[in-house]
Amino acid sequence: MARAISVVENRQPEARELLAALFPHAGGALVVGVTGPPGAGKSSLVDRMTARLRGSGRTVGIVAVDPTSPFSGGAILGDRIRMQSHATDPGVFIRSMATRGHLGGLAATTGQVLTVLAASGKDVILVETVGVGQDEVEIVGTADVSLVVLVPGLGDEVQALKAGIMEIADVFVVNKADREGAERVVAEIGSMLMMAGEDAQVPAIVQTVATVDEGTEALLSAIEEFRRQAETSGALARKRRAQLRRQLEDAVRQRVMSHLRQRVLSPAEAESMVDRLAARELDPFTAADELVRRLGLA
Ligand SMILES: Nc1nc2c(ncn2[C@@H]2O[C@H](COP(=O)(O)OP(=O)(O)OP(=O)(O)O)[C@@H](O)[C@H]2O)c(=O)[nH]1
Ligand SMILES: [Mg+2]
Repeated sequence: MARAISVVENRQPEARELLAALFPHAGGALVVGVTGPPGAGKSSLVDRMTARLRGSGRTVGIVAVDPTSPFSGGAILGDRIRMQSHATDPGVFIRSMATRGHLGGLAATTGQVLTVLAASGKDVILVETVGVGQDEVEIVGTADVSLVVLVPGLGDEVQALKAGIMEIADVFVVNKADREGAERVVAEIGSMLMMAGEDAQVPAIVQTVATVDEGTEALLSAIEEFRRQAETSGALARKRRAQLRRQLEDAVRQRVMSHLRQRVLSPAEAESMVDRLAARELDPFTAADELVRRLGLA
């Protein structure tokens, strides 16, 4: 498993064949995205949920995406330590993915790693990511169910509401409910949801204390209830179709770009083209037209 994921992550040549072989077997897992501000308790919650899922006989894959800079590698270590209790359980597979500043294409690679995990037969895959930027939103957007974890007392609840991650929440988790102000965060989310209108499925709000395993069962029930409703309404199928459409477009983009680089546009020519763009002698749209023509596509 670890080697297969490395092949995919490093975009090795055999990745394509591997993914093609695994794809037919990758449709069975429930992918749960877990996002929220740094230190909200995402890893602790993942750990608690994993324990319960294992208790009910379900196998679990865990992907922790760390979007931090190369200078703060602490989060990965933290994730590993907090999830150590599952490290020797063959029913759990844990993988950390560091973006190390290379955000571009992260979502695509994460999707491929999910394919490997799902094909291995994991029932549930938990994807943890810090909700700070567009890439993270995109990753969580590829999940079947997205949890947004908030905590009282940070004073950034409202900021998070604005950051765009609120729209992707299927279930809100107010963790660290042992701290003062949890009720207020719940109320804030509630009033925000009232403004959002009633056309979509209304997200549940669950309070948890991950450190003492409080609310974990309620959280898993909320996830299950969302899945059940989304399955009935067809929303889950639509979500998965949108995700497959994006995967297809990513794959086409990659193939066309690699074809372009290998057959049509040498690095030297690409550079001189960029020179002309910089000098404003050429525009990117006309240049793209020309390259598409040379690829034989127009
Ligand atoms: N009081 C309290 N502390 C908690 C709770 N859940 C987690 N913590 C603590 O909060 C700290 C951060 O927890 P993590 O689970 O590492 O949080 P995280 O969101 O995964 O952090 P990053 O991955 O670094 O963004 C740890 O010291 C936890 O013990 C909770 O419910 N109550
Ligand atoms: Mg974490």
